[in-house]
Amino acid sequence: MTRGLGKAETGPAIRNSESAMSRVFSGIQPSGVPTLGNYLGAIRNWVPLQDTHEAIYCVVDLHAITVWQDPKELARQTREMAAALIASGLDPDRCILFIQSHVQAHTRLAWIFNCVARLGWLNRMTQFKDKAGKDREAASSGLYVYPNLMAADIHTYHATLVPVGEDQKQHLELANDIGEKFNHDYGVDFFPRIEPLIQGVAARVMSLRDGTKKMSKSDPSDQSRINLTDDADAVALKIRRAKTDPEPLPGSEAGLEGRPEARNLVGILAAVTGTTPAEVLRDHGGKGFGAFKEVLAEALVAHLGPIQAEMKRLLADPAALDGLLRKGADRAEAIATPICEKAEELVGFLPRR
Ligand code: AQP
Repeated sequence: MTRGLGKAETGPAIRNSESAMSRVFSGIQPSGVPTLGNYLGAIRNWVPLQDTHEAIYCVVDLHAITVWQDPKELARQTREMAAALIASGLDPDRCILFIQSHVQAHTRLAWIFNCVARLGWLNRMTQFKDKAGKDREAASSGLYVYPNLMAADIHTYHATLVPVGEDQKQHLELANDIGEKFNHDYGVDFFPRIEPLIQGVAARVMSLRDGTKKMSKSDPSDQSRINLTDDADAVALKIRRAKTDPEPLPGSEAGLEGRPEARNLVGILAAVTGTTPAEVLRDHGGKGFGAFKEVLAEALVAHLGPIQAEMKRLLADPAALDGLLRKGADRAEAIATPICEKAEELVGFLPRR
């Protein structure tokens, strides 16, 4: 095996941008308004990593078009998502924040990975099955190879840590399979292993209409989710209408067994108040859902208010926002392109120059 084609030998551009801190990568689709699920399961956990790691975050518009997106809406949602990320605490000076389609290395490496990943691996991906639904024949081929693009997103930065919600764990395992197969096929030690980072008491926030289904920005029912842009009245109404069961809240977590909607609401309150489900139940056990939902709505409004105000401010100046994202893309490109070009060379592509 030809070893030694790892990070240290992939060119000066990589070495210069390499810091002693390990590299974190994560992305989010601009496929709708960011939800409380995206926020608690992902975005919020990205913030502290800016200070402990070299953090690279990306609005993944290439992923979003694996299902139909109205072009005008996609453009609007892409800016809105970027504003939501900054408003939630991502600082373009402390992390690299950009739009996926602005850095070509993602699609170039994804094509190579399309030729590395096996059909059998992709056939096992539950997200494809969920999103394609019953009519799989009508799903886009992009949706099918979505995990290959995700693997390229991460590997083109030699990132080793990926903070995601629990729903993305299977895709990360596939990204490791792809990296390993590439290394094996070309006799190199080029792509490092990736570790998922799944954090927080609300790693998986569930739909307000069905506690067994995850909260999703593309769920056809707006009542199923809290959008980061929902005003106080909308939040209160959605929480009031959230599905529950007739029993009062239990006094301990054991009592949440078989009660997915109750578990979900308790988890959300714990997450936004910085406590644990056990503490929430200690304080609210025995209460009916009417009273509990009022407490929850109030806590959510207090938590989301400052984020919404900052989003509004950022979106009022789209040129400034676009400028920040362009700078982010330049910084991302400086890391991604040399790694992608090295992969192309390993495959046997002739260099352009
Ligand atoms: N309900 C959730 N609970 C916890 N984490 C979640 N994430 C998504 N939904 C929940 C996490 O958010 C990050 C970004 O996800 P994405 O936008 O790239 O894609 P997704 O997982 O498919 O999210 P959605 O909201 O369900 O989008 P659509 O409806 O477009 O498919 C990921 O880290 C994910 O784990």
